[in-house]
Amino acid sequence: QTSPVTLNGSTYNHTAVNHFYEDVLKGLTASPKHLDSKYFYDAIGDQLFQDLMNCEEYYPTNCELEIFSQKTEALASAIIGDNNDEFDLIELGAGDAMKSTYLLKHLLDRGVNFTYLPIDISAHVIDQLDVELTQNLPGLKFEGLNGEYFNMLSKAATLSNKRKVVLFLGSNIGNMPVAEAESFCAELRNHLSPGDMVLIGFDLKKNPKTILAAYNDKEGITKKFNLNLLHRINQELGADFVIEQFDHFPVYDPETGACKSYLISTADQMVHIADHNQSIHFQKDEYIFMEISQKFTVEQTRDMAAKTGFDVVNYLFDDKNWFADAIWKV
Ligand code: AVI
Repeated sequence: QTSPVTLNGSTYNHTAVNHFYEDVLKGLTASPKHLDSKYFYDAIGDQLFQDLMNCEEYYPTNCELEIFSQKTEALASAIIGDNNDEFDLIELGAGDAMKSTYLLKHLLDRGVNFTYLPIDISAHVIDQLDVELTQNLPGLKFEGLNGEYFNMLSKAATLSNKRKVVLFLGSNIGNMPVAEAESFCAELRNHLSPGDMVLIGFDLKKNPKTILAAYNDKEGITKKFNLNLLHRINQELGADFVIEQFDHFPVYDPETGACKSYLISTADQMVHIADHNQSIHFQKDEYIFMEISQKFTVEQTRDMAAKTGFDVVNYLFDDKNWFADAIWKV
């Protein structure tokens, strides 16, 4: 999920070029202080996210995996056109494509004519997929696209004029504030044409304790995942964050569906960013806003579709109804 990038590989870099230092400085000199969660995903962050996905409390990955592995036929039927037309299956932030591989295999077994075009900001991820998928899925037509989402979507449009089906899985959309998620969908819509589809994974509102536990696991992996960004700033920008003097504080608001993570400064302290000759003051108990993981009602996601120019085709859920894969059409 490169700088941001791969999680299970999935990718969390929905924005443009990374200006790591500029973004860090801007965030830490703002009031209130904030950092961008897209920077969580360096090599250590990728590994921590892998660990998170395997931990007991973090449910979203398993829920969506259940949909892709158990409801593959329904997923496939929703995206296959009425006239069995050939299409391009594009995945934003493909990562290791673990979930989508179920769909790819099913489509191939069904003799469906399609090309898989994973987009990822990490060239390594694309190369890896090329090797693995062409080996494990004989007959798969594969065109890897290394770059940013919307640049690569534009490129995909120049490669073929076939119908497009765009996957955006893993509730990555939840890592944007709702207004930003809406502009993301609107921009996605602008890159598509009538008949094209998107399949978006949304984590749903559920028992607040279940949600909070997923972002406050007992082993402390989420804590490490957040603190790793301070490590990264130390490593890459020559800063001197004393990591032990920051505490992880996740909150979930059942009213808004916003799950937010903060790091709290446990001391009055100065942090220096040596490479750029900058000093930043933290008051005791001052917070840094780190990440939003928005949870939705199905109704909210339907409104989002309508507002951003999509028609709802179908929704698929895991058995607990904790997660939804929405299939929308232009
Ligand atoms: C990648 N993204 C959907 C994860 C989430 O659930 O918001 C990132 C994450 N943050 C803490 N745990 C997992």
